[in-house]
Amino acid sequence: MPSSSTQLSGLLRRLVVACTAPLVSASAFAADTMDKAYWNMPRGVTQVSHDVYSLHMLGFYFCVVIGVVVFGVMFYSLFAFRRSKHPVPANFHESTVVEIIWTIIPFVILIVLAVPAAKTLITEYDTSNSDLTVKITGYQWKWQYEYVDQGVSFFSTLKADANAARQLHSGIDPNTVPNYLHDVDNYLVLPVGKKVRFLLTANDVIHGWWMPDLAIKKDAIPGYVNEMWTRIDEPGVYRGQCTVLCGRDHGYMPIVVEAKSDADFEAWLTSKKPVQVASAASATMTDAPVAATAPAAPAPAAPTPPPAVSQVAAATSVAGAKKSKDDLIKAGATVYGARCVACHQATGQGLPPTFPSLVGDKIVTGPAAGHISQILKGKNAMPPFAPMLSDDEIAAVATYERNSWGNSAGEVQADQVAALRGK
Ligand code: HEC
Ligand SMILES: [Cu+2]
Repeated sequence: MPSSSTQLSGLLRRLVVACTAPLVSASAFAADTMDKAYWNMPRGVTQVSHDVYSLHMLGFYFCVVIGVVVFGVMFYSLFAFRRSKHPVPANFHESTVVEIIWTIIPFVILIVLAVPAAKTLITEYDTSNSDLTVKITGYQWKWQYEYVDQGVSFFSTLKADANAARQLHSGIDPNTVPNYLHDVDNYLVLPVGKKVRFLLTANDVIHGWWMPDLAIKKDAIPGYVNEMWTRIDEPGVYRGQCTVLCGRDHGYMPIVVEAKSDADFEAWLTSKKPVQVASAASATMTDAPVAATAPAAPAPAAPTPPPAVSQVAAATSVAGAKKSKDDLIKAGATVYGARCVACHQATGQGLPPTFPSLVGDKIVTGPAAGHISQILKGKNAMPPFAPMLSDDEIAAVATYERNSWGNSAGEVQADQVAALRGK
């Protein structure tokens, strides 16, 4: 009978893991099940998360002691005063001393729990004196992060490999995808040791932003701004999820925070800024011939710009350069797979009548301007992609659509998109 008993223990173990897995933080999944952290809530990496963890342990230990005492008395009484030993029951009630004791002890326990709990709660709600403000907006089904004072803003969506694997009949084994459903394309990068205030809202339905290792979790509600904050102690990558059932892809909008040292954070922030700086730089570049003809323009100014500017100029000349059709189609396939495939389908045939086929479609094979505008502004059930995709991405996905599924309608370059953006 050894096989059936191992089977049983295997089954039990799987059952326990299945029941507890959703309760355990994402980061604990990787840990061995023998690791203590697997069974408990995470200690986290902030002072608040440590406080929350201590509160949880304090409450837990009180429960253990009360459980042992109550069940101890009960089982002892059942055994020691069983009928065969004590056929005639003792008859006593109304002991004032006992009644006072069992009123006072729970009262004291509640106070002991309430004092640190209230302290932690007050700390949690104090968003004053922050060093950095990040606005978080929930969308079906992604997150947008805006570094309010730095003018940096981007979307964070499920990593493409997981998105591919999760499709019905994808043929991809999710076990081969690292951090399956717990990874995103763009991490929310934060500096270590700084107080970061979050402004939390949503664009469509209610979402919830939950990051177990930071012990923060709040609803993101359309038309309403919630506040929360964190100060991360240790650099690292932390994973969380949307916690309010927000529609079909609720399970596919994970959250990833990467905490970096101050210097690394600043470098990252600068690298995220080129969109704005680049457009300013490209404006100067367009002006350059005019400036050159002006006699006042000092000729050597251009060749000796400060290093930062020359970097930006270099980045711009790469970004602003015409891309080959093949490169556009290749990049476009990725964008299409991430952003358009749900409605227009991999075959481009859509799901008529609501989601039109793009095969031989008037707009897709017509003038580029109409095609670009449709993507920028959306129409009816199609959301506007202007805030979500860069000029390069829109140029790529338009080119992809214009040259897939038998379509053959030329390419679209990023400057064409830039010209139409905001019109
Ligand atoms: C949420 C579903 C949805 C998503 C996602 C979506 N679309 Fe659409 N798309 C639509 C709908 C609905 C229409 C038809 C709009 C109308 O005319 O009422 C449409 C129409 C279009 C059209 C014009 C076709 C025509 O003849 O009307 C183009 C081009 C297009 N989409 C491109 C894209 C691109 C590129 C993406 C990804 C960046 C995308 N769509 C993502 C729903 C979607
Ligand atoms: Cu959500």
